[in-house]
Amino acid sequence: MNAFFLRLVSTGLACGLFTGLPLSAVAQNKTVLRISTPAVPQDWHAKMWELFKQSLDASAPGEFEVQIYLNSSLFKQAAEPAAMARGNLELSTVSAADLSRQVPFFSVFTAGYVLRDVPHQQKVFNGPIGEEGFKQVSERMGIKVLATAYLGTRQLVLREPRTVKTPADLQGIKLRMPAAKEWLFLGESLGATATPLSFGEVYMGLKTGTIDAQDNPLPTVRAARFYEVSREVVLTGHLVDALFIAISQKTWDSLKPAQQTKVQQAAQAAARFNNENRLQEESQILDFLKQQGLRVSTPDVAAFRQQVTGAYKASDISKSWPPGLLERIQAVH
Ligand code: KDO
Repeated sequence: MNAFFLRLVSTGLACGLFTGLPLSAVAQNKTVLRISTPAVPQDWHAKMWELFKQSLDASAPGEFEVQIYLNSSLFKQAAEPAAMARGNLELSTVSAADLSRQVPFFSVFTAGYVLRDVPHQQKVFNGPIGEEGFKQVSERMGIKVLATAYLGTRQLVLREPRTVKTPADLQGIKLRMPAAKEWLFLGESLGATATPLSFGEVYMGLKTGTIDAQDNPLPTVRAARFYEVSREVVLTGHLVDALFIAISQKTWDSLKPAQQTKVQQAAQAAARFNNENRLQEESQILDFLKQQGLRVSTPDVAAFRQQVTGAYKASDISKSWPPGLLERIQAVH
Protein backbone atom coordinates (compact mmCIF):
# COMPACT_ATOMS: atom_id res chain seq x y z
CA MET A 1 0.00 0.00 0.00
CA ASN A 2 1.50 3.31 -0.94
CA ALA A 3 1.52 6.40 1.28
CA PHE A 4 -1.21 8.16 -0.67
CA PHE A 5 -3.57 5.21 -0.33
CA LEU A 6 -2.83 4.97 3.39
CA ARG A 7 -3.69 8.64 3.79
CA LEU A 8 -6.99 8.11 2.01
CA VAL A 9 -7.88 5.21 4.30
CA SER A 10 -6.92 7.05 7.44
CA THR A 11 -9.05 10.10 6.63
CA GLY A 12 -12.10 7.95 6.08
CA LEU A 13 -12.33 9.32 2.55
CA ALA A 14 -11.63 5.90 1.16
CA CYS A 15 -14.80 4.48 2.72
CA GLY A 16 -16.86 6.96 0.78
CA LEU A 17 -15.03 6.19 -2.45
CA PHE A 18 -15.40 2.46 -2.06
CA THR A 19 -18.92 2.28 -0.68
CA GLY A 20 -20.44 4.96 -2.83
CA LEU A 21 -21.76 6.81 0.28
CA PRO A 22 -21.83 10.59 0.05
CA LEU A 23 -18.70 12.07 1.53
CA SER A 24 -20.64 14.07 4.11
CA ALA A 25 -21.88 10.84 5.71
CA VAL A 26 -18.42 9.47 6.37
CA ALA A 27 -16.00 12.36 6.59
CA GLN A 28 -17.89 13.88 9.49
CA ASN A 29 -16.38 16.79 11.24
CA LYS A 30 -16.39 15.42 14.78
CA THR A 31 -14.75 17.17 17.70
CA VAL A 32 -12.30 14.72 19.21
CA LEU A 33 -12.30 14.67 23.01
CA ARG A 34 -9.33 12.72 24.38
CA ILE A 35 -9.43 11.75 28.04
CA SER A 36 -6.32 10.75 29.93
CA THR A 37 -6.45 9.21 33.41
CA PRO A 38 -4.25 7.00 35.61
CA ALA A 39 -7.38 5.03 36.56
CA VAL A 40 -7.44 1.27 36.01
CA PRO A 41 -10.34 -0.11 33.92
CA GLN A 42 -12.18 -1.64 36.90
CA ASP A 43 -12.31 1.62 38.85
CA TRP A 44 -15.54 3.62 38.89
CA HIS A 45 -13.72 6.76 37.82
CA ALA A 46 -12.58 4.89 34.70
CA LYS A 47 -16.05 3.48 34.04
CA MET A 48 -17.63 6.91 34.47
CA TRP A 49 -15.90 8.04 31.28
CA GLU A 50 -17.80 5.37 29.34
CA LEU A 51 -20.98 6.92 30.69
CA PHE A 52 -19.71 10.36 29.66
CA LYS A 53 -19.16 9.02 26.15
CA GLN A 54 -22.59 7.38 26.01
CA SER A 55 -24.34 10.53 27.26
CA LEU A 56 -22.66 12.66 24.62
CA ASP A 57 -23.36 10.13 21.88
CA ALA A 58 -27.01 10.29 22.89
CA SER A 59 -27.34 14.06 23.39
CA ALA A 60 -25.15 15.15 20.48
CA PRO A 61 -25.10 12.29 17.97
CA GLY A 62 -22.24 12.50 15.50
CA GLU A 63 -20.76 15.65 17.02
CA PHE A 64 -18.06 14.22 19.28
CA GLU A 65 -15.55 11.41 19.16
CA VAL A 66 -14.68 10.53 22.74
CA GLN A 67 -11.41 8.62 23.17
CA ILE A 68 -10.61 7.23 26.64
CA TYR A 69 -7.00 6.51 27.62
CA LEU A 70 -6.70 4.63 30.93
CA ASN A 71 -3.64 3.62 33.00
CA SER A 72 -1.86 6.94 32.20
CA SER A 73 -1.38 5.64 28.66
CA LEU A 74 -1.60 9.13 27.12
CA PHE A 75 -0.22 11.47 29.79
CA LYS A 76 1.59 10.72 33.04
CA GLN A 77 -0.25 11.18 36.33
CA ALA A 78 -0.34 14.89 37.29
CA ALA A 79 0.89 15.97 33.82
CA GLU A 80 -2.73 16.32 32.65
CA PRO A 81 -3.47 19.91 33.81
CA ALA A 82 -0.50 21.36 31.91
CA ALA A 83 -1.39 19.28 28.84
CA MET A 84 -4.97 20.60 28.94
CA ALA A 85 -3.76 24.18 29.44
CA ARG A 86 -1.60 23.88 26.32
CA GLY A 87 -4.48 22.35 24.37
CA ASN A 88 -2.68 19.01 23.97
CA LEU A 89 -5.35 17.14 25.91
CA GLU A 90 -9.07 17.80 26.07
CA LEU A 91 -10.28 16.23 29.33
CA SER A 92 -9.08 14.59 32.52
CA THR A 93 -9.65 14.42 36.24
CA VAL A 94 -7.46 16.52 38.49
CA SER A 95 -6.81 16.41 42.21
CA ALA A 96 -6.79 19.27 44.72
CA ALA A 97 -2.99 18.87 44.82
CA ASP A 98 -2.84 19.36 41.03
CA LEU A 99 -4.81 22.60 41.37
CA SER A 100 -3.14 24.00 44.46
CA ARG A 101 0.17 24.79 42.79
CA GLN A 102 -1.41 27.58 40.77
CA VAL A 103 -4.51 28.13 42.88
CA PRO A 104 -3.55 28.00 46.60
CA PHE A 105 -7.27 28.03 47.41
CA PHE A 106 -7.25 24.28 46.73
CA SER A 107 -4.34 23.54 49.05
CA VAL A 108 -6.71 23.38 52.00
CA PHE A 109 -8.44 20.40 50.37
CA THR A 110 -5.17 18.46 50.28
CA ALA A 111 -5.07 18.51 54.09
CA GLY A 112 -6.26 15.62 56.21
CA TYR A 113 -9.47 15.79 58.23
CA VAL A 114 -10.78 19.02 56.66
CA LEU A 115 -13.79 17.58 54.86
CA ARG A 116 -15.92 15.56 57.28
CA ASP A 117 -17.78 13.22 54.95
CA VAL A 118 -19.20 12.91 51.45
CA PRO A 119 -22.27 15.15 51.93
CA HIS A 120 -19.93 17.81 53.34
CA GLN A 121 -17.60 17.45 50.36
CA GLN A 122 -20.41 17.70 47.83
CA LYS A 123 -22.01 20.69 49.55
CA VAL A 124 -18.70 22.52 49.67
CA PHE A 125 -17.79 21.95 46.03
CA ASN A 126 -21.30 22.38 44.66
CA GLY A 127 -21.86 25.61 46.63
CA PRO A 128 -20.32 29.10 46.71
CA ILE A 129 -16.91 27.87 47.94
CA GLY A 130 -16.55 25.54 44.97
CA GLU A 131 -17.75 28.25 42.59
CA GLU A 132 -15.13 30.67 43.89
CA GLY A 133 -12.33 28.11 43.62
CA PHE A 134 -13.30 26.87 40.15
CA LYS A 135 -13.45 30.46 38.89
CA GLN A 136 -9.84 30.92 39.97
CA VAL A 137 -8.93 27.68 38.21
CA SER A 138 -10.48 28.95 34.95
CA GLU A 139 -8.72 32.29 35.24
CA ARG A 140 -5.29 30.98 36.17
CA MET A 141 -4.90 27.47 34.81
CA GLY A 142 -6.44 27.30 31.34
CA ILE A 143 -8.77 24.53 32.43
CA LYS A 144 -12.41 24.49 33.45
CA VAL A 145 -13.89 22.24 36.13
CA LEU A 146 -17.14 20.61 34.98
CA ALA A 147 -18.07 18.44 37.97
CA THR A 148 -16.78 17.07 41.25
CA ALA A 149 -16.46 13.31 41.58
CA TYR A 150 -15.96 11.57 44.92
CA LEU A 151 -12.78 9.52 44.63
CA GLY A 152 -13.38 7.91 47.99
CA THR A 153 -12.13 8.18 51.54
CA ARG A 154 -8.45 7.43 51.79
CA GLN A 155 -7.37 4.70 54.22
CA LEU A 156 -3.97 3.25 55.02
CA VAL A 157 -3.11 -0.15 53.58
CA LEU A 158 0.08 -1.96 54.64
CA ARG A 159 1.88 -4.86 53.00
CA GLU A 160 2.53 -6.59 56.36
CA PRO A 161 0.26 -6.99 59.38
CA ARG A 162 0.91 -4.24 61.90
CA THR A 163 -1.02 -2.88 64.81
CA VAL A 164 -1.55 0.81 64.17
CA LYS A 165 -3.43 2.75 66.80
CA THR A 166 -1.77 6.18 66.71
CA PRO A 167 0.59 8.10 64.39
CA ALA A 168 3.53 6.89 66.52
CA ASP A 169 2.85 3.35 65.27
CA LEU A 170 3.68 4.46 61.72
CA GLN A 171 7.19 5.58 62.60
CA GLY A 172 9.66 4.32 60.00
CA ILE A 173 6.91 3.05 57.67
CA LYS A 174 7.65 3.93 54.04
CA LEU A 175 4.26 5.22 52.98
CA ARG A 176 3.84 5.70 49.27
CA MET A 177 2.15 8.94 48.31
CA PRO A 178 1.57 10.50 44.87
CA ALA A 179 4.58 12.56 43.82
CA ALA A 180 3.69 16.11 44.90
CA LYS A 181 4.66 18.12 47.94
CA GLU A 182 1.06 18.37 49.17
CA TRP A 183 0.61 14.60 49.13
CA LEU A 184 4.00 13.99 50.75
CA PHE A 185 3.16 16.40 53.54
CA LEU A 186 -0.07 14.52 54.20
CA GLY A 187 1.88 11.25 54.49
CA GLU A 188 4.41 12.79 56.87
CA SER A 189 1.65 14.35 58.96
CA LEU A 190 0.21 10.86 59.53
CA GLY A 191 3.49 9.90 61.20
CA ALA A 192 5.04 7.87 58.36
CA THR A 193 7.99 8.42 56.04
CA ALA A 194 6.36 9.59 52.82
CA THR A 195 7.81 8.11 49.62
CA PRO A 196 6.78 9.49 46.21
CA LEU A 197 5.71 7.01 43.56
CA SER A 198 3.29 7.18 40.67
CA PHE A 199 0.06 5.22 40.91
CA GLY A 200 1.12 2.75 38.22
CA GLU A 201 4.13 1.64 40.29
CA VAL A 202 2.31 1.01 43.55
CA TYR A 203 1.44 -2.64 42.98
CA MET A 204 5.06 -3.62 42.33
CA GLY A 205 6.25 -1.39 45.17
CA LEU A 206 4.06 -3.29 47.62
CA LYS A 207 4.95 -6.65 46.12
CA THR A 208 8.71 -6.12 46.26
CA GLY A 209 8.77 -4.15 49.51
CA THR A 210 10.24 -0.91 48.18
CA ILE A 211 7.28 0.61 50.04
CA ASP A 212 5.58 -0.63 53.22
CA ALA A 213 2.21 1.00 52.70
CA GLN A 214 0.06 3.18 50.49
CA ASP A 215 -3.10 5.20 51.02
CA ASN A 216 -6.10 5.08 48.71
CA PRO A 217 -9.86 4.67 48.88
CA LEU A 218 -10.74 0.99 49.30
CA PRO A 219 -12.62 0.63 45.96
CA THR A 220 -9.33 1.58 44.31
CA VAL A 221 -7.52 -1.02 46.41
CA ARG A 222 -9.88 -3.57 44.91
CA ALA A 223 -9.87 -2.21 41.32
CA ALA A 224 -6.06 -2.03 41.15
CA ARG A 225 -5.74 -5.37 43.00
CA PHE A 226 -3.51 -3.88 45.72
CA TYR A 227 -5.22 -6.30 48.15
CA GLU A 228 -3.20 -9.11 46.53
CA VAL A 229 -0.01 -7.58 47.93
CA SER A 230 -1.34 -6.13 51.19
CA ARG A 231 -2.20 -7.57 54.63
CA GLU A 232 -3.54 -4.78 56.78
CA VAL A 233 -6.16 -2.05 56.33
CA VAL A 234 -6.13 0.75 58.90
CA LEU A 235 -9.28 2.86 58.77
CA THR A 236 -7.80 6.30 59.33
CA GLY A 237 -10.27 7.96 56.92
CA HIS A 238 -7.81 10.82 56.66
CA LEU A 239 -8.95 12.36 53.37
CA VAL A 240 -12.42 12.57 51.85
CA ASP A 241 -10.92 12.81 48.42
CA ALA A 242 -12.30 14.51 45.33
CA LEU A 243 -11.45 14.34 41.67
CA PHE A 244 -12.47 17.27 39.52
CA ILE A 245 -13.60 16.51 36.00
CA ALA A 246 -11.90 19.18 33.92
CA ILE A 247 -11.74 20.28 30.30
CA SER A 248 -9.14 22.33 28.49
CA GLN A 249 -10.32 25.95 28.36
CA LYS A 250 -9.23 26.04 24.71
CA THR A 251 -11.49 23.12 23.91
CA TRP A 252 -14.33 24.61 25.93
CA ASP A 253 -14.07 27.96 24.16
CA SER A 254 -14.13 26.22 20.76
CA LEU A 255 -17.50 24.58 21.48
CA LYS A 256 -20.87 26.04 20.56
CA PRO A 257 -23.02 27.00 23.61
CA ALA A 258 -25.35 24.04 23.03
CA GLN A 259 -22.36 21.70 22.91
CA GLN A 260 -20.96 23.19 26.11
CA THR A 261 -24.23 22.44 27.86
CA LYS A 262 -24.18 18.83 26.65
CA VAL A 263 -20.54 18.31 27.67
CA GLN A 264 -21.25 19.76 31.11
CA GLN A 265 -24.34 17.55 31.52
CA ALA A 266 -22.38 14.47 30.44
CA ALA A 267 -19.64 15.28 32.98
CA GLN A 268 -22.20 15.74 35.75
CA ALA A 269 -23.91 12.47 34.85
CA ALA A 270 -20.51 10.73 34.90
CA ALA A 271 -19.72 12.16 38.35
CA ARG A 272 -23.13 11.06 39.68
CA PHE A 273 -22.63 7.54 38.31
CA ASN A 274 -19.18 7.37 39.91
CA ASN A 275 -20.37 8.75 43.24
CA GLU A 276 -23.33 6.42 43.60
CA ASN A 277 -21.36 3.32 42.71
CA ARG A 278 -18.35 4.23 44.77
CA LEU A 279 -20.40 4.97 47.87
CA GLN A 280 -22.22 1.71 47.51
CA GLU A 281 -18.97 -0.18 47.08
CA GLU A 282 -17.37 1.54 50.06
CA SER A 283 -20.27 0.46 52.23
CA GLN A 284 -19.70 -3.21 51.41
CA ILE A 285 -16.02 -3.56 50.71
CA LEU A 286 -14.65 -4.56 54.11
CA ASP A 287 -16.16 -8.03 53.80
CA PHE A 288 -14.45 -8.49 50.46
CA LEU A 289 -11.07 -7.42 51.84
CA LYS A 290 -11.44 -9.69 54.87
CA GLN A 291 -12.28 -12.60 52.57
CA GLN A 292 -9.04 -11.87 50.76
CA GLY A 293 -7.19 -12.42 54.04
CA LEU A 294 -6.56 -8.80 55.01
CA ARG A 295 -6.92 -7.68 58.60
CA VAL A 296 -9.06 -4.57 59.05
CA SER A 297 -8.46 -2.41 62.10
CA THR A 298 -9.80 0.87 63.42
CA PRO A 299 -7.16 3.13 64.95
CA ASP A 300 -7.56 5.99 67.38
CA VAL A 301 -8.89 8.35 64.71
CA ALA A 302 -9.02 11.26 67.18
CA ALA A 303 -5.27 10.87 67.76
CA PHE A 304 -4.64 10.91 64.00
CA ARG A 305 -6.89 13.93 63.54
CA GLN A 306 -5.15 15.83 66.30
CA GLN A 307 -1.66 15.13 64.99
CA VAL A 308 -2.53 15.86 61.34
CA THR A 309 -4.43 19.05 62.14
CA GLY A 310 -1.56 20.28 64.33
CA ALA A 311 1.03 19.49 61.64
CA TYR A 312 -0.86 21.56 59.06
CA LYS A 313 -1.39 24.43 61.45
CA ALA A 314 2.34 24.66 62.09
CA SER A 315 3.31 24.26 58.43
CA ASP A 316 4.08 26.62 55.56
CA ILE A 317 1.34 24.87 53.59
CA SER A 318 -1.44 26.36 55.70
CA LYS A 319 0.13 29.81 55.34
CA SER A 320 -0.85 29.73 51.66
CA TRP A 321 -4.53 29.16 52.49
CA PRO A 322 -6.79 32.18 51.95
CA PRO A 323 -7.62 33.68 55.36
CA GLY A 324 -10.91 32.39 56.70
CA LEU A 325 -11.36 29.66 54.09
CA LEU A 326 -10.87 26.77 56.51
CA GLU A 327 -13.46 28.24 58.85
CA ARG A 328 -15.90 28.80 55.96
CA ILE A 329 -15.49 25.15 54.92
CA GLN A 330 -16.02 23.96 58.49
CA ALA A 331 -19.17 26.07 58.77
CA VAL A 332 -20.83 24.25 55.84
CA HIS A 333 -23.41 21.78 57.18
C1 KDO B 1 -3.09 7.96 43.79
O1 KDO B 1 -2.14 8.07 43.01
O2 KDO B 1 -2.99 7.46 44.89
C2 KDO B 1 -4.43 8.54 43.34
O3 KDO B 1 -5.46 8.04 44.20
C3 KDO B 1 -4.38 10.08 43.40
C4 KDO B 1 -5.61 10.67 42.74
O4 KDO B 1 -5.52 12.07 42.71
C5 KDO B 1 -5.79 10.11 41.33
O5 KDO B 1 -4.75 10.54 40.48
C6 KDO B 1 -5.82 8.59 41.39
O6 KDO B 1 -4.66 8.10 42.02
C7 KDO B 1 -5.85 7.96 40.00
O7 KDO B 1 -6.96 8.42 39.28
C8 KDO B 1 -5.86 6.43 40.06
O8 KDO B 1 -6.97 5.92 40.78
